[in-house]
Amino acid sequence: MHRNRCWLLLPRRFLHPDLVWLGDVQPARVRKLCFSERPSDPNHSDSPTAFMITVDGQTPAPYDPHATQPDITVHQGDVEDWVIENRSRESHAFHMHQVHFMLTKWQGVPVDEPLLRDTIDVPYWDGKRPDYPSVTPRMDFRDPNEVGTFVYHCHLLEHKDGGMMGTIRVLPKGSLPAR
Ligand SMILES: [Cu+2]
Repeated sequence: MHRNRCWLLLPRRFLHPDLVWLGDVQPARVRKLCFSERPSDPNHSDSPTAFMITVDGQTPAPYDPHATQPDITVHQGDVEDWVIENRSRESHAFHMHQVHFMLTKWQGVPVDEPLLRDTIDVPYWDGKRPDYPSVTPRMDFRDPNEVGTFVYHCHLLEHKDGGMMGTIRVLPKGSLPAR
């Protein structure tokens, strides 16, 4: 079901011993993110492809290296479920820096994996089915050393370089509300 590449798979025993196993934590919130693609010039279908990963509700756009605000803000100490959809006709691989996650659902079906990941494949959309292919990782922001701004992106370098990347800021616990 999931191909193992050179990315990180951590057995459950590597989770910090003071932390409750992610599968037993109630997430603070659920977010949806979407992979999508379009011609970079809307008037020319043969123009280079723009690759995008977007928080649902925001306007899809390739990564802007000059953006001053992160795409997502969370608090250290929280755990969140992210539903990641693929609305494009090719596969992508969601990859997160710094933070590890546990896969809780594959295509909406619960899974019980005793390990942590930093990357997960998201199958392509066939252009027909009414719902988009999706995965649901449970993101772990509890590590007190993981405060700061990090990136997430498609693990396929051509896609990442084409704009399929976003930023997340992990704020110290108790600071202003996340959005
Ligand atoms: Cu990709």
